[in-house]
Amino acid sequence: SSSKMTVDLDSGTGIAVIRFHSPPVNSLSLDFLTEFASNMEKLELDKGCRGVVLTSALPKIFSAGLDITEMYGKSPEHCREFWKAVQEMWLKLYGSSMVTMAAINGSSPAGGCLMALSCDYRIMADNPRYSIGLNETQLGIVAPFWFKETMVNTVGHRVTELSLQLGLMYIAPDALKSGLVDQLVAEEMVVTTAMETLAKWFAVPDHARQITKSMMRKPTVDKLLSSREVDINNFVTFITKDSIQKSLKMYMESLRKKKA
Ligand code: CO8
Repeated sequence: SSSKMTVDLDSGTGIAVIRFHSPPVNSLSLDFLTEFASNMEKLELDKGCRGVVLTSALPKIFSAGLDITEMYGKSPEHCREFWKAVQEMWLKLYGSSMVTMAAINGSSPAGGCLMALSCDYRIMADNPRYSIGLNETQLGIVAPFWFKETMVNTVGHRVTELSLQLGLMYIAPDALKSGLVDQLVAEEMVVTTAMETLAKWFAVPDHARQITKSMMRKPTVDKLLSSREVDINNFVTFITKDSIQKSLKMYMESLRKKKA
């Protein structure tokens, strides 16, 4: 399968920019997730890379989240493999010792929001047509504990509870107010602002920042590491239920109808 993203590492600045390019909506397919984890692993091992910017090469969309077609009508074995790749993506990103910035230049529902929340800092295009949030309940599915904790660790318990129960999507100005993103800038400035912000983060001694980051995030990471199999089993049992498959089907049809 062809590449779903480009990686540009500038050895002068120590910044890598990963640009998602998986039309039409940068959905997180098994191929996408595998390629992403592999890129993160390479950059993590590269002494010349200190920071990563995640952004989209497609107009209007950062990422549509998990690829629903990987969860609909698939065998339990496929669902296992897919979920393991989702876990791997998150472990590599949330646990990265590099400084990570989400340059959110489009909508970012569900798994797309998780990716952004897993970075150290979020800069979003100041465009009220773009929204971000963990909307899982709207699809009749449930965000797992590590999605939930990633959000709690960013915006606190109350905002997370409201957002998750209602499956709220926040338009850019509201995402800023709720703390889901840290900064709004003009669309064409999103990536350059992320790079400028990285330069500021680089001024902090790496070892001190890395230990601090780990102190903040390790409890959540360790919780998944010690329960990966249980988490996979939970996902497979849940997603392969007839009622859940029916919900996913209805949701996919509603996406199509919206267009017709
Ligand atoms: N997966 C697969 N295909 C998708 C997805 C997706 N997540 N999102 C959109 N598509 C498809 C559409 O069906 C459409 O296909 P087609 O052209 O064949 O009809 C095509 O991509 C283009 O979509 P739109 O016409 O809707 O494009 P727009 O530019 O109008 O809108 C959006 C883009 C805003 C991204 C919109 O497509 C959207 O809202 N998509 C749904 C996003 C979503 O709800 N994702 C949730 C996925 S679930 C998840 O990430 C976490 C699950 C946690 C696990 C739960 C444990 C049980």
